[in-house]
Amino acid sequence: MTRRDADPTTQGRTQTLERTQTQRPRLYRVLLLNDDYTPMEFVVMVLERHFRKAEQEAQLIMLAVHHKGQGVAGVYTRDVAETKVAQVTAEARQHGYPLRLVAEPEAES
Ligand code: TYC
Repeated sequence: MTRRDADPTTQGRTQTLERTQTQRPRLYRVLLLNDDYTPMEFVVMVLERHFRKAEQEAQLIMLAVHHKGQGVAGVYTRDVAETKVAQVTAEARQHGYPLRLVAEPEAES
């Protein structure tokens, strides 16, 4: 962080201000959206392979999405979240499935 110092002894030169708090990157939720055509097994496989879920948890997340319309597959920094959305969407399309995912920022803490 820099600012022009009003102190006349530093003659308006740019001063460096120290900040002791470490900045944490904003995190993004990757949401899985329900649809009527993507097979349940494909969604479970996606959760296991791309979001590192154990089979039981993957099943629970998939069923929650199936019943509620959407659910959180994982939480990542922006780049990772957007890459997962792109990779999984591409894989679904290769199989002819309409599966949709979106990345959305978490509320700031
Ligand atoms: N509703 C789908 C079916 O009945 C299964 C499904 C679950 C699809 C989760 C997408 O994100 C999803 N085959």
